[in-house]
Amino acid sequence: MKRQVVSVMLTAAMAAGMMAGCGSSTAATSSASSAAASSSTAAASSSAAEESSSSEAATSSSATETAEASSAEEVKSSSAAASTGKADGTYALVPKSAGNPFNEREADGFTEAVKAMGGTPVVSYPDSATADAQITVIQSLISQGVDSIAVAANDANALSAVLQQAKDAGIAVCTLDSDVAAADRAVFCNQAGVQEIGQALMDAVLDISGGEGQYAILSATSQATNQNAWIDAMKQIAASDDKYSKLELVEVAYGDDEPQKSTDQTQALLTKYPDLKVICSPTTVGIAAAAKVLQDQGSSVKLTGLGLPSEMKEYIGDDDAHSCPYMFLWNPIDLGKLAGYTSIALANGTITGAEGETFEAGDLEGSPYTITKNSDGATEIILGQPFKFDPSNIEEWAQVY
Ligand code: RAM
Repeated sequence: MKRQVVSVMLTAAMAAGMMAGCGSSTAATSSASSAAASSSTAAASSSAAEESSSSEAATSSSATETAEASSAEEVKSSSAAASTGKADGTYALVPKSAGNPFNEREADGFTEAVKAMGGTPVVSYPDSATADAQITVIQSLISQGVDSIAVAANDANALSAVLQQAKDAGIAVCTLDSDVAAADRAVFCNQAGVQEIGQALMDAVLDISGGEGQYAILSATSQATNQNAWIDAMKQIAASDDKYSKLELVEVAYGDDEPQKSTDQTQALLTKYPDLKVICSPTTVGIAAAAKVLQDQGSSVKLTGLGLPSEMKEYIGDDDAHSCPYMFLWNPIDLGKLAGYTSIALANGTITGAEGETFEAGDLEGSPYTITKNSDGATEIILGQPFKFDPSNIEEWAQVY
């Protein structure tokens, strides 16, 4: 994606009176799906380059469409309203924690989608990235009588009782970003397939390490469903093919999605493992903290994982002066939007969360979405594919989210 295209996109978004990041989310998703194949061939820079030019074409046309006028948005919204149903209620989002820019982008998207449909959004941040703090917030939302709750869960099982209580009170429940047990929610809004994310990360470790040596994982909290699923997928992938056999995972450390703890954990890894080659951090908070530690120290240890382009711009580069050659993510604004449209469709009974159901999701590029089953038999809606950020595109994407 050319810088010029981003400026057109941002100008158009501003002209439409929208926030820059939200306004450009159509283009962002479009690029992400065009680049789908590049996630599994992250190391193959020539094929990634070809795909990135096709992603430019897709982005360029989306940007032009966005530039045309807000009337296009209106048409899309009204057709979504027809099939998703009327949104005259109150729809709540419970992110994992406050103060995390990823969660804030997610909340921006949720708020925008609910408002576009005529509903009232409520974003209730827990005091900390724990299940207990989320239980307190969810209990309060139940007392307020909201129509739906979308939660990015800090624990796969600990929210079970409170979510059942919400369901008993007639509140529609879904998850996004980080799931709970299937019985405790109608459906999971999943940013990208667990397997695809695990594969992209494992291949990045293989590539960046040169095929052998020690690597560590710097995760979020030890109970986070999403990070644990991605780490399990990485381990399974590593065990399933000989090409990973010379890699040694020395430790999974937890920075609890807190910048200071993530910084301390990175320093501890460097001290404990002098031969460490790569740190993989599947959390935007962890990767940003680790990137700073490694770069400030001029460490030879390299970094990859899942990061927000706006936070990682100064650390992405191919040379010794940069700590992270490349990383992955998806559009957090679009993930929030998907949860907003899903919440409304569930509250209206347009969908129940069963496999095969299809529903409109406003201006999201992948709309209409179809509910599918994951390998555990639980239902989910996949937003798209993990998208690779490297020196060729980081500047541009840093302006978007
Ligand atoms: C952090 C959070 C979030 C995760 C991203 C990649 O912001 O842990 O749940 O999806 O990283």
